[in-house]
Amino acid sequence: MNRETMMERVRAEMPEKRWIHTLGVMETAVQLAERFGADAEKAERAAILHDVAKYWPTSRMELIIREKGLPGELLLYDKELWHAPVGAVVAESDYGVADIEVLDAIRYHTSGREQMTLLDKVVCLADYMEPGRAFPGVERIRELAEVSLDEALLAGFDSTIGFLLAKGKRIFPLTVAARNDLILKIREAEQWQ
Ligand code: DGI
Ligand code: FE
Ligand code: FE
Repeated sequence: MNRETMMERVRAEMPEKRWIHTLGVMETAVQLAERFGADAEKAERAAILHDVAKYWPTSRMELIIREKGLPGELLLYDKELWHAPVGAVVAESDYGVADIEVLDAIRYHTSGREQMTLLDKVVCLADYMEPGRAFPGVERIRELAEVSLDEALLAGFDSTIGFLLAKGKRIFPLTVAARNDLILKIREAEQWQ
């Protein structure tokens, strides 16, 4: 599917404010891809589709989780997590995306995962820091992103985990794994300096 058709179809799936967020994630993902050496076209494609299922009714997402063999564990955690793996299924089936790197960047854009790929990181970080985002700490994430993809993303996960802790919510294991892994990678990189 060409870029324009894809954009029009995704736009129709969401309110205008979420579409504006999507445009911000596209722009930021391309910038970050160029800065850190990821594939900018793949980053943009993943960004277009990353929140495609965000406004689907939970019953529709739950059906996809059950029928497409997505991890059933998701159903025991915050529903906010569901649109990412569901979005990857929709990107493949309804938008003809076959590239596993793009699909995984969509799938893990909320939770993160251990051993995140460069593309996973770029899309996840772009989602945190696109120009429309305004939450405590976002400026620091943008500053860190000038120099370190891993440090900026770690600050993003720290912010989300802090938010979840403050609300007394459960934390999805992949988010903890993603954060632990980033800390290890950052420490290893420091040892070589
Ligand atoms: O879809 P967006 O709003 O653009 O951003 P997102 O896909 O990163 O969704 C973030 C929401 O998911 C945020 O409000 C926190 C919520 N959430 C709930 N449980 C978890 C979680 N996020 C992560 N990373 N890990 C969780 O366990
Ligand atoms: Fe999202
Ligand atoms: Fe998003």
